[in-house]
Amino acid sequence: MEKHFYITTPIYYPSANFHIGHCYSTIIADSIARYKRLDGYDTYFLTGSDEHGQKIEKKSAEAGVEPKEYVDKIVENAKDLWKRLGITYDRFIRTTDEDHVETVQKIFTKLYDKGDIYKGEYKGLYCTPCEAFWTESQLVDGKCPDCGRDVQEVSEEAYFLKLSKYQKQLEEYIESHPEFIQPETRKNEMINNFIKPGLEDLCVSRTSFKWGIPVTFDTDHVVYVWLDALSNYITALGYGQENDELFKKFWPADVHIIGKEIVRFHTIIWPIILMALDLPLPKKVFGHGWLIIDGAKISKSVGNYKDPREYIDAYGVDAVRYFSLREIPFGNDGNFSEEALIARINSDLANVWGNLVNRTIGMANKYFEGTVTNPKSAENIDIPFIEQIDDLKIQTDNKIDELQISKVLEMIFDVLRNSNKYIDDTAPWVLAKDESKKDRLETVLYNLLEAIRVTNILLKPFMPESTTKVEEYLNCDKTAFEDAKYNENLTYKVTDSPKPLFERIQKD
Ligand code: ME8
Repeated sequence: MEKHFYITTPIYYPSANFHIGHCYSTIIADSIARYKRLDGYDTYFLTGSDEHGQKIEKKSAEAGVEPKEYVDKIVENAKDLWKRLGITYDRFIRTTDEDHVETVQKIFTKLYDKGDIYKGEYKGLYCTPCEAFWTESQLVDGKCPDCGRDVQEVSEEAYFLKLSKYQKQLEEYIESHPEFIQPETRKNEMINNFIKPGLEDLCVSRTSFKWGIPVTFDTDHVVYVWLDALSNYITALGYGQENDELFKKFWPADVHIIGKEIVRFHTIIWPIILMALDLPLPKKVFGHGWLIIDGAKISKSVGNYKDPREYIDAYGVDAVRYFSLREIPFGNDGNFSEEALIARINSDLANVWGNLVNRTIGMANKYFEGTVTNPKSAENIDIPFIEQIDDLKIQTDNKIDELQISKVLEMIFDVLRNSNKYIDDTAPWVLAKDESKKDRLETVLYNLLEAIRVTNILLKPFMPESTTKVEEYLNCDKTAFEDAKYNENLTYKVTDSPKPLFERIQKD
């Protein structure tokens, strides 16, 4: 049976100022998508941009251009950044894409015909930067609870989605599917803070601006940007279109990767839209934490950011990927600073991984002219070491399914650390002095090469560039995911001129 996997990132608001925090959802999703692809799953990875709404209309007017022209430029910039980061998406959906616009219009009409969308009047508060409606009681010190900025009173004729009708069904679904909202703490927050107090029907159209998808049967209205944006996860697959093969194959999504501040939209509004459409819900929604600087989320408004390309230029793409994935434990926030990035590069990438590769290949060249086989001169110390190599993939598979990416890297680096310790414990330079220990010396080097080969296979999804280099250095054709276990019968002919994988960085 063919195995399928469908993973998505949020679609980003077009911004000229993408920062390293923005890259986080996309680097995680890309790494999981690469992992699943290499593990034999037919994988679909979706990302894109969320281009409608009042905020973009305002900004483009300030820039003196049409909104579409304004977003076109920014999208090119985003695509360039994703390319630099090695993001392997299958589709970059834009909410201005024709097929998306058409399907959102169909969805709106379908829900209206069904009676789940009805016309009324909206009076309330709106935060334009977040494109979010709020009630008085949800405000914090009279400001938007998400971004802390002022909200505006709006009063206009509008269409509403009957969230209240689905409240019970949603609550039951969340209770009976404990894996649906990850991590657990966010699930409790949604139930206790939002669902239990009672869901109010959601305003899903606006008339006070034009930059949005027009409601086909009432063209003064444009579709509320979150209804438009959330639908991307199914419109991208051809839902409601003549050719809906991808939709049939990949829906429901295996996981939506999103930041914690938009869990509410993905676990209340989105499931209810799907229930109203009689579609199955995504299997998981993972609300990850933020990269923060001095206690504040890295953000455009706070101004505490640099273009991520500056870090890629200075330290390499894999260091940026590794740092983002390793530094934020499952669901928590992680601190970002250039010092922390450098510390990770030095402590893990250069000292542990780079050092191991360098020492092992150096010794293979020095003692065996680069050709190493396995004379099987085993000793007790080899047993736990080989077992750890052999078990690694089962463990990383489990942790990937739990979305514990930082843990996956920690486990792989444990093997790399142990390999360095194995060198110190077996002291190959001492064995080399004794001709009768030649087989033992070769076995030790063989085991080390196996540790490097297996960890390298499993590191591929996270650090595609450096693992390609190591693969070339090892020059061994067992590089597929299914080969990620100890093999006692290989021959290594390693390179005689490895360059350091990562340079140690000295910075004042
Ligand atoms: O929310 N650390 O778009 P967006 C970690 N268009 N993640 C961060 C971050 C940080 N410092 N700053 C931002 C939107 N993010 C909507 C999504 S989906 C149907 C529509 C993450 O451009 C943030 O948590 O404001 C979110 O997941 C993503 O960047 C896009 O944010």
